Amino acid sequence: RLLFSDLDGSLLDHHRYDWSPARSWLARLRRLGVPVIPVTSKTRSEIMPLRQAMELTETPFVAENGAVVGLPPAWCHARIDRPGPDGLAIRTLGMDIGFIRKRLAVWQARLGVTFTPISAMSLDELVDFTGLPEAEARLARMREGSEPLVWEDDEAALEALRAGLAGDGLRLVRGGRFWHATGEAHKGSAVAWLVERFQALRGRRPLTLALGDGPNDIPMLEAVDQAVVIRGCHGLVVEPDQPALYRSAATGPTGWAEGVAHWWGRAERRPVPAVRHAGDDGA
Ligand code: 2M8
Ligand code: MG
Ligand code: MG
Repeated sequence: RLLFSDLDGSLLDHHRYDWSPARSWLARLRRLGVPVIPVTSKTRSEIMPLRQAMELTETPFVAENGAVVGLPPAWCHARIDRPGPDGLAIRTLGMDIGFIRKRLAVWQARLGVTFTPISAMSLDELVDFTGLPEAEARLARMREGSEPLVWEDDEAALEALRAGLAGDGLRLVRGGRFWHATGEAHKGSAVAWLVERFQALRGRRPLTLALGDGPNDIPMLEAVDQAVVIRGCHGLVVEPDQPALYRSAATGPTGWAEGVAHWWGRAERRPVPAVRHAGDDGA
C-alpha cells in the first residue's frame, strides 16, 4: 500500500501548520510499513526539515505541485538515480523556475493584469500573508519549478493570463491562499510516476490512497484507488472524478485521520481487499 498526502490544509493545519491530530495514524502506518508520501506545493527546502520532524525520512516526497520528486535509497534505480550527500536522489519533472518567472513578468506587462508573485513579496509580507514563521517563509521562497502568486485581479484577467501561459507550456493551479504557475507536471502525474516506480521495483501494483483539500489536489485524487477530500478552510470547490471518494467532516489533520480511518481503519485486523484496476485482465 501507498498513502499520498497533501500537507497544507490536510496533514498540516491551514493556520497553525500543526499535525498532532494525525500523529497516532502516522505511527500506526509506520508500524505497518506503509509509506506516507507528502505531495505538496511546498518547496524541497521546506519539506526537508518537515519530513525529519514527521519521521518520514524513508519515504519519497513530491514538492512544488509535481515539479520536484525526492527519492530515498530504497526507491532508487541502482543504475539511473544518483543520490546526493543527503542520500536523496532528486528528479525534476517540471519547468525551470527562471523561465516561469520570466514568462509571468512578460504576461503581466503585456496584459496589464494585477498579481504579486512570491518572489516579489518581502519576507514580512509573506509572513503576514501565510502565518508561516520567518525561517519557514524563507524556505518557501526557495522555488525550483513553480511560482506561487497572490491574485489581485478579476476572473477575466485570470483567464487571459491562463491563455498566455498555455502558449509557453505553463499552467495555473489553485492551492490554498495562492495560485501556482507550473509546467505541465502536476500532483497526479508525479503520483502516477511514483506508483510506476514502486511497481518496477517491487513487481506488484500497490493499493493507493490520497488525501487533499485543494483544487491542485484533484489530479492526485483521481490518480489513486481511494481518495479523501479534506474539508477546506478556504471555501474552494474540490470535485474530483473519483468514485471511491470520502469527504471528511473535520478540517486539517483531524479530517486527515478521519479519512485514513474511513478507508484503512481496519487495516491492522483484516488483510487488504484486492482491488481491480482498469486494464487488469483479472489474473
Ligand atoms: C503555498 O502553498 C499553499 C498550499 O496549497 C497555498 O497555495 O496556499 C506555497 O508557497 C508553499 O511553499 C507555502 O509553504 C505555503 C504556506 O501557506 O503556501
Ligand atoms: Mg492543501
Ligand atoms: Mg498543497
